[in-house]
Amino acid sequence: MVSASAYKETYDKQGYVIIPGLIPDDTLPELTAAAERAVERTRLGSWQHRRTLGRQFPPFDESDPDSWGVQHIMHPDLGEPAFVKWYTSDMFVKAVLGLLCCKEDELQMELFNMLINPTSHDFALRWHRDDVKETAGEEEERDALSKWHFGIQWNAALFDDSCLYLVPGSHALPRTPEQRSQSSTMDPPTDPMDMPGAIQVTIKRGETAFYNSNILHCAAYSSRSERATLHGTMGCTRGGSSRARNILQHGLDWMTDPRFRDALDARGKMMLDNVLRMKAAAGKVEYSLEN
Ligand SMILES: O=C(O)CCC(=O)C(=O)O
Ligand SMILES: [Fe+2]
Repeated sequence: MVSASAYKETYDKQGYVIIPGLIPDDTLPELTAAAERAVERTRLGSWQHRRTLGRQFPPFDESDPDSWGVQHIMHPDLGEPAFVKWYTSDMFVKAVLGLLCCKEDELQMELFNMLINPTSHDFALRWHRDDVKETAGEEEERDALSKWHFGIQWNAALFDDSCLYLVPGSHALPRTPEQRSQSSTMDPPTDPMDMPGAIQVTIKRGETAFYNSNILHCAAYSSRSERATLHGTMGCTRGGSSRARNILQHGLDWMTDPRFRDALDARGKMMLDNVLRMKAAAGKVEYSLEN
């Protein structure tokens, strides 16, 4: 068995690490069933918090009926408590705390969405860092990356998933001129493997890929291959407002609904209170990236 410190070492060095077994065997069917119901509602139009096909980043709109993501899967209106139960579970939170170097009472609830395959046609995201604009110069990039230690993102696959590409180590380094030239337009690549240093990440059902969301990454979505991947983030309150733009741009007003808080356990309530404090302190929210 790989030790927690070995996972942390890989995560720090490569900017990502894949950990098996964080969705217990008896939880996998329950999460998959909840995911299938949420996907169906999204495709039928009865769940409107979604990532619209054709739009890479927030804000998402109604410009296409097809979707590549289900947003806010812990929302009480979705009525799927399995998602929040797993998000706040002992085993999963322990793994996050180990990678994030955060104390439990500093843990901040953030995003929990699901990434799904589109059905009408294939789609792709351009090479990007989630919270650094493609126009950032070398110094600006270095500065942004050096401050991005207070949160973690993950893809937990409910079906085998090979959609994500990334450049290992690029969470800590500004882009080379060639990497910059391949990540400076709004267009997704014709072949993600053309990016110097790129790898394709394969996440098996039940595995979780944790990554620094400012690692250089992109994704390609096939309409023919089923995807339902839990896509979330958690933060550490020591980051202050550093994550506010990246997180709040997705629209977290629904988290103030008392029905949501009332259904959480003590840890969940503490995590929620932490993010609501950040939200209350944040002014007007901007978007991290251009569509
Ligand atoms: O589809 C993925 O795995 C990556 C999604 C992504 O990069 C994003 O939402 O910014
Ligand atoms: Fe991204």
